[in-house]
Order: sequence, then C-alpha cells, then structure tokens
Amino acid sequence: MQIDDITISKAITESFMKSFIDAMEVDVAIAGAGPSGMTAAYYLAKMGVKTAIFERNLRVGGGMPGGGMMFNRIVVQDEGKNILDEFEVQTTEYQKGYHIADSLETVSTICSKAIKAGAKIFNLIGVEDVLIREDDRIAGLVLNWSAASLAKLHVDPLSIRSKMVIDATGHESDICRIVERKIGAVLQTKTGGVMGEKSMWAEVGEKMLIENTKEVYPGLMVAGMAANAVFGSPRMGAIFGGMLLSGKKAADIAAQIVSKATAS
Ligand code: 48F
Repeated sequence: MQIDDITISKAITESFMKSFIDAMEVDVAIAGAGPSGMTAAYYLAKMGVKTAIFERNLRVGGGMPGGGMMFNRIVVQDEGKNILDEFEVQTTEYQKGYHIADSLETVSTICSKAIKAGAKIFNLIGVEDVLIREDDRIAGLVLNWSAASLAKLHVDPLSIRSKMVIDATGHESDICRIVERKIGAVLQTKTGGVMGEKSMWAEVGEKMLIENTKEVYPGLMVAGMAANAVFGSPRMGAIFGGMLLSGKKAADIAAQIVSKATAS
C-alpha cells in the first residue's frame, strides 16, 4: 500500500469534525477530564446517557498522574477500591483499608473505560463560559481551543447544548466561578458563591465530598474537588476514593435529571 499524506489529513479532520458536531447536542457536558469527570462520564455512558467531556489540557487525568508529590501512586479506601475493581485496576493493600494503585494505570484505564462505554472526550478544548437560557438555567457550554487562550488570541468561541453540565474542573471550580461572575451569588451554598476549599484534612474532606456532590444551580452540578471548593470543605491530597465515588454519584444524579427533562 502507498501511504498518502492527504488521506491521513482527511481521515483525521473528517472523523474529528463528525464527532465534534455530534457532541454539540448532548445530555450531559462535563468540564474537566480529571478522575471525577472521567468516572462520571463512564457511568453516564454506561447508562446510555449521551456524554461529552471537554478538557483544556493536552492530556487527561488532572491531578491523578502526579500521585502524591510526583510519586505516581494513589491511595484509595475500601469504597474507592470497589470502583477500581470494577475498572479492573490493580491494587495492593498497604494496611487494612488503605489500597495503593499506580496512578498512570488508573488514569489510562478510567479514560479507556469511559470512551469504550461511549463517552466522548475532547482534549485541548477549554470551557470559557456557559449558555444561559430561560429562567437563567444553564443550558450548555461555550468552548474555545486552549491554544487560542494560551496565546491570548482574540478568537470567538463555539457553543454546545446540554441538558446538564457537570463542573469537574478540580480545585479551580471554574464553571461555578463563571456562573457566580456572570449571574451573581446564586449557587446553593451558604454564601451563594464559591466558598473556596479549606486546608488539608483527608478524613473530613473525603466524607464531605460525597455530600457536596449535587446540583448547585439549575442545570449545573459539581463533582470531585470542585464540589469541596464550592462548598468550602477541606482538600485531601493523594487519596482518590472520594473522587471516584463523587464521579459515580454525579452520574446517578445527572442521569435522573436528564431522564426527567427528557420525559417532560
Ligand atoms: O484537578 P482534577 O484532577 O479534578 P478532580 O477530578 O480530582 C482532583 C484530584 O486530582 C486531586 C485531589 C485528590 O484528592 O484533590 O486534585 O476533582 O481535574 C480537573 C481537570 O479539569 C480541567 C483541568 O485541566 C483538569 O484536567 N479544567 C480546569 N478548568 C477547565 C478544565 C476549563 N475551564 N475547561 C476545561 N477543562
């Protein structure tokens, strides 16, 4: 076979554009392909919910590949291990209730499972705004190439529509901050705004994370570290069980909301 450079270019461009256009109308749009966003995408796609993630970085995984202080291991507790077992990620028990996994195996496996379940992940595309429609409900995301914002180029964005948005942007809780900036103190927090994460306390942080994973504004949910940042709960470092459980809970809630929206 003779290899034609132009055929390679056409194959990539056509295939990508088809997928990108298809992602312009989704059930759930997720900002951020860290562990919580990709876990949510996996469970949503498994339930048959049309899901796309937009990740501004070149690579997926957020804070997970770096493990703890660049030692590429993560720790999960028993509940988190159940999810890693489902993903078929290898773990070893360090002490009763503390399981260790390779952070690279974990990230690559969750990413692969999410895509194989049917979720679409777009890297190098950042979320720079939200779509706001009747009743101020969040109705989608406004996207731009990361390269454009990094180069500070004045390039107008494109938009996608979704029935639900999940802010899984980690410590920055970027999407909730955008909503606060554009609509005001309307989030379901004590202050109505993003309260900001508190200092490290894994025990409390992990528990609060599950509680904080919920809808914070019509059409907008928080998952992962964004949930603790929004509700003013502690950070927790390189224990990741909560991120996985938060992603799963976010998927369950989002799927319910989407199914109600579709029925009405
Ligand atoms: O930070 P990140 O890994 O969030 P997470 O899923 O997990 C948190 C842990 O990694 C760790 C921790 C464990 O105890 O505390 O920090 O909650 O992943 C967030 C992803 O969102 C992307 C960012 O590049 C990262 O990959 N992101 C952030 N802002 C945007 C974004 C944005 N505006 N648009 C698109 N992606």
